[in-house]
Amino acid sequence: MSQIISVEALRQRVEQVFLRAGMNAVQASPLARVIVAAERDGCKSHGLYRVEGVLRTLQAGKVSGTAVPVVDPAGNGALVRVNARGGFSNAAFDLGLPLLAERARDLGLAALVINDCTHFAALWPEVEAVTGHGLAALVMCPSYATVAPAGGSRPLLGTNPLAFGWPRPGRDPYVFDFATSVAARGEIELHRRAGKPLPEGWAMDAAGRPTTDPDAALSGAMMPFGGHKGSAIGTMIELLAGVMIGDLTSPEVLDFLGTTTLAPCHGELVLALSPERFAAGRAGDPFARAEALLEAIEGQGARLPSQRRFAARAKAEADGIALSDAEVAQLDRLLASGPDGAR
Ligand code: NDP
Ligand code: PYC
Repeated sequence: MSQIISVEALRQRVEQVFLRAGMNAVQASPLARVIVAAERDGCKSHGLYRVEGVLRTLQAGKVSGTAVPVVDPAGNGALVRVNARGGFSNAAFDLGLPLLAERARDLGLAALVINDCTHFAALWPEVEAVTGHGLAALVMCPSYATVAPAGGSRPLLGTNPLAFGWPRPGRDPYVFDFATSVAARGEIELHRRAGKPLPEGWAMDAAGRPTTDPDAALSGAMMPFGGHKGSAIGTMIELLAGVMIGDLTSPEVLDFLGTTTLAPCHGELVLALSPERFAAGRAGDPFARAEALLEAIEGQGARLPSQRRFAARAKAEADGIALSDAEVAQLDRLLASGPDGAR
């Protein structure tokens, strides 16, 4: 059984759950938008099931639902710094984006540093927001220690997502966005809930043995994607979006939270680059040259990353989103109970 609901109606319903839980509109509105965007685009690992995690984290007092982010005056030049003041990253990103875009257009390159935020969402909504300004984007953040470095056997790195976007005038941008672990941790949780074994090669149990049991994986360690390559990229993210920006690394986040059942708090790094400024004075229009490359990829029958997602979006915008009875019941329950009812 399922219920069909429009994207906008679902966004309003999720926002109501957050407002009812005591969050202010500054926090509730962007948070509802990104969670419903994930559900709309068929990214279940960061969709509706995260609503309960938000309420759990509020209930545990590990995030502020009423924070109002501020632009930190210490940021200047190419560096825009926003302090989320213990709230969710999404409101802080919305505050910093116009400044980031303005500086990237002026200087060719600018960075938005978000400090003291809780971040559990997919990164592509932020990447798409930057490409919407005609800029390329590179976004990254740590999470909490759940991934063993290549050659190791204990959780240390986070699932540390990395996302990139390139603006394509008149078309959807080129976007990739992935965990630097074999899969997002949210996928393991979804396998656990569905009672399904994991694919081989995703995780080790607490004794460091390969496992396909989601429970054993959740109390063991996940594997980096691509062996030493994913391990190195995950480490780079700890360094750039943790150490360098003066915020928590994934092991420090886990020490602070003491659990992976709450949403992680740390920082985030968003780089915006102007293709026109970088290519100025050189032969060829960067956007036209990019099209030639992307069309050649598709010309071989390969699909571009995010094509599945954009197709899912178009379908959801036209036909609505199908929610299972369990998903409807969960939203109803959380709307009635507020954070006290979060499991
Ligand atoms: P996936 O492996 O599902 O997808 C990764 C990317 O690869 C997507 O852009 C996807 O596009 C693309 N892709 C997948 N298959 C193909 C293919 N055959 N050809 C070309 N491109 C392809 O992502 P993950 O499970 O690693 O991550 C899911 C989400 O989890 C991300 O949005 C990430 O930001 C989020 N996350 C957030 C964390 C946090 O701390 N905030 C931590 C970890 C993950 P498409 O979507 O169109 O399939
Ligand atoms: O899915 O790996 C994940 C994740 C960690 C924090 C938020 N999402």
